[in-house]
Amino acid sequence: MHQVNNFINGEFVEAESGRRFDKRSPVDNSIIATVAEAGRADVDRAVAAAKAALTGEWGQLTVDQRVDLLYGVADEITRRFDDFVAAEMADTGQPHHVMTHAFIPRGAANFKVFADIIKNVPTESYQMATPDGRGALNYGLRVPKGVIGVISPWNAPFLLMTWKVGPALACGNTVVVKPSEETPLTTTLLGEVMNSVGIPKGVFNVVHGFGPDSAGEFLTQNQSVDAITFTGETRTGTAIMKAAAEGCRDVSFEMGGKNAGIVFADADFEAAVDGIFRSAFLNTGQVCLGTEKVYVERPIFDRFVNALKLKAEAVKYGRPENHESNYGPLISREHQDKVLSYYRKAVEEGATVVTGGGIPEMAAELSEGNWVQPTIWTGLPETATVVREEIFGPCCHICPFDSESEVVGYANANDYGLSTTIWTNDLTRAHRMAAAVDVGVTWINSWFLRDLRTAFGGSKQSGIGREGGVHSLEFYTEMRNVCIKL
Ligand code: NAD
Ligand code: 6OD
Repeated sequence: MHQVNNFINGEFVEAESGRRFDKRSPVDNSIIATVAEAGRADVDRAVAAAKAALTGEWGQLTVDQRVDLLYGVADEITRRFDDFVAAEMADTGQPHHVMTHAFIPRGAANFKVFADIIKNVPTESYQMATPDGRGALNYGLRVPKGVIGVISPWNAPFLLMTWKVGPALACGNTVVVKPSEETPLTTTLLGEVMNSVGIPKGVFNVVHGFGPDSAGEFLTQNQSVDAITFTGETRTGTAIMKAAAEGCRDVSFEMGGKNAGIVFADADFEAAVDGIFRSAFLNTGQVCLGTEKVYVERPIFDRFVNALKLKAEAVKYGRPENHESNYGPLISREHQDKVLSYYRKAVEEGATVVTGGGIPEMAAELSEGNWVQPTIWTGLPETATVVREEIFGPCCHICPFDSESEVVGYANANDYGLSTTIWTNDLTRAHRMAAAVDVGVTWINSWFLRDLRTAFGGSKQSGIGREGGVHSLEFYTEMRNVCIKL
């Protein structure tokens, strides 16, 4: 059993109150860790440590020295790869190959890429004429924003947390991270990495706990936190934005989605089936970029639904350490209940259940886990609850369409605007569709293919701001202008 503590000023510490909470395995709901629950005093100490570190040794480093340290962090994550894989599998119950091929390598990449960017980014400069003929020179000076509060979710915990911490540290800030209460392990392990590579004390801090009236809210309320970067549900973002309004502090939000997958009849059929299968069911559907509403051009509709059904029915449930397994449980009993309530709602509203719709038969040792079947529906109107609301589970509704304008209307009829995946061999149409669908990220003939230099984020209620590449610098630094009269 793991004893997980907060990480404050370079030390693993209990909560001042001594309070702890249990972390359960998604696979069988056994208790796998007890976690120190940070109270307001613990959060305030973490923020004070982060504030002090800004002007300590960390603040005196040259960019090259900072970059070397961040490369060290990436290398140490890679050296301790198996530890991170084991911790993330324990927290999420997701398959080994998802960890080894996607989520854990991205943790190291998130440090390397932003170290490279900060080392190579140019600053703007403008020369101007002045009446005396001698002119003036303006140049930009990027400085760290200060203490960054990082609040992260449970669905890809290490990837999503380091996606914020990497650029924040590359830009010279310090951080206090509040990981999800469901997934405390890999963020805590990163504290060990920070110490072993010599990141100065106080630069990286971790406080564990919940959201409202707990560590998450306390962090957002601390006025020494200069900016807050958050990934999670839109309604949580609303609460955090209210807290950030006190002191007019900056926010960067990556939030919910109800993303459309669109398949045209001219697409490479097998590639489209594989692509939509991944986008609907990877990580048991717990991916913000996932597609819970799929539109397939009518001539290939029946064939497509059948092909997706066959793949969904072939998933292999099991423990993550079992390399044969390619499909895990949902994160918690609470989330299982939520997803199953949507499964019932779909039926109440008249869906045809193509496959799934309930809990699979599991071996006795796994029967207490948060398992649900991958589920496909057809036959619902666009107004149906499961076609409108984000479920964040392994399910999708598939609807036929006849024209581009019709499917663009379906894709956009939503308060969210995170991503879309479009499958077609007509690149002119792909380009037209990419411009018409109102989302932050469009994939053509692919899904979740990430180049970390590109802008990432959502429109409408899916996000505020963009991160990725130089866009991250806009949030994690203050750009000053210096004007020198010559
Ligand atoms: P959540 O909003 O419930 O929790 C996210 C984090 O916020 C957790 O650490 C939680 O403890 C904290 N929190 C909750 N209430 C808070 C409050 N009032 N003040 C401060 N902190 C608070 O989200 P979740 O259930 O962990 O994650 C699933 C959601 O995240 C889905 O909606 C999904 O779409 C979204 N998500 C979006 C992206 C993206 O890139 N757009 C990526 C991953 C997940
Ligand atoms: O790839 C990323 O940078 C990113 N933020 C992915 C989000 C995944 C959502 O579940």
